Amino acid sequence: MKALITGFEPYGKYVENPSEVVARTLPEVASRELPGVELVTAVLPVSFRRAKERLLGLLRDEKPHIYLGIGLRPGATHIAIERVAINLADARTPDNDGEQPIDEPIDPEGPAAYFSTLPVKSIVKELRSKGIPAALSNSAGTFLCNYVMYLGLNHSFRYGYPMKSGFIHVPFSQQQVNTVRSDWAGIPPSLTLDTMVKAVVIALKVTIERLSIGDERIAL
Ligand code: PCA
Repeated sequence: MKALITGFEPYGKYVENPSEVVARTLPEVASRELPGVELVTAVLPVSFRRAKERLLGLLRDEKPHIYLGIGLRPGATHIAIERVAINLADARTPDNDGEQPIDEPIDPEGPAAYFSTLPVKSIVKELRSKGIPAALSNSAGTFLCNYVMYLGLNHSFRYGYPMKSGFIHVPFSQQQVNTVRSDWAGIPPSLTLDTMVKAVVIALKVTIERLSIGDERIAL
């Protein structure tokens, strides 16, 4: 069983991206917590052009069974398990290369949207049962996070790769939260990096357990 996990580099006014730290920390924790899982991690550039190149290259070369993207959602209060990726790049701010697509389809021939193929509700339920604040989210936005989620799902649906794929948004980390205080009226919500890593490990565990079960009708 092979899983690809990506985080993102810092972008815009955020000098640190907790998703990058999570991607870098995960292999050590996963070697203990997820025995038998071959983990590939990468930190994607916050660039529409380069993130696509890098991600599609990784998906082609590594052929993972699971692809889980992680990104920062500034101001989030919890771990957000994304349910939908839409075929739209509409950037409110330029990416790290200065590119700012407006109203552009990600794949002009692709469907309007994909649902995550991860067991999203089971993941939320399990995270909550472990005391981690988590909720389903029905929009990953229209910037890089939605973009890589769509690209991952498009890769498996359009090109037939048998891969489960989805995305998780994390809030600011407690470790960085004082550096972003000035943007908010008070101190913005945050979680510790440890909690985020734990959440990703749980998401992977639940996905692996559910791969052969496929029971997703859970009321939250
Ligand atoms: N968050 C942004 C892009 C990179 C990141 O970590 C987003 O939510 O699209």
